[in-house]
Amino acid sequence: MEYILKIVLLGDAGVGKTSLVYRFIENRFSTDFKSTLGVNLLKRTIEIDGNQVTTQIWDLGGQEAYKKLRKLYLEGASGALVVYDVTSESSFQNLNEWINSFKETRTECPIVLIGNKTDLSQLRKVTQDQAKTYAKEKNILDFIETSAKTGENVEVAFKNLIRKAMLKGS
Ligand code: G3D
Ligand code: MG
Repeated sequence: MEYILKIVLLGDAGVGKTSLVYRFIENRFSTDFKSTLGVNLLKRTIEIDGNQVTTQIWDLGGQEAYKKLRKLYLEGASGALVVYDVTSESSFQNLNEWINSFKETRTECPIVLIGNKTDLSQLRKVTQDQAKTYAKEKNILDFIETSAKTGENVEVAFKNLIRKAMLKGS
């Protein structure tokens, strides 16, 4: 079967959304891309369980605070990667807003919660246990910690979400 899925990245500015997408698409980490305005659209076709899956990845390019953009951004999304930065308490506190607005618009669509920047272990502010407890409260079954810098768990996180979204869409 062939699938076309729209995946959105949500979370505060600076948590590493663009870096994660870049890592997933190009398998690279770049420190010198500049966040552009509006929305970035990227595509990657992968094979999952014998299916050809075209993922269209929507990344908010520096317009996280622009609420008017959000409806268009979320429309038709099959799933979301909701990202916080493990070194930023506030990015963790703000998850509620991102998750609620996704759930409002895309009821029943899968969410994978991502704690990014695990390579900065000395600066960590949010523990795994805190995040696990939070995910449970929010009924989110998938929580994973990543580093866009080292690439740790990035592929796993995307594929997890894509698998769930495929099931939902079929
Ligand atoms: P955003 O798209 O969510 O706004 P970006 O976030 O991908 O633009 O990343 C914001 C900053 O965090 C960037 O640094 C980027 O290099 C850095 N970053 C992203 N992911 C990681 C990670 O896993 N580990 C580390 N150590 N840094 C990360 P600058 O300095 O360009 O602002
Ligand atoms: Mg960005």
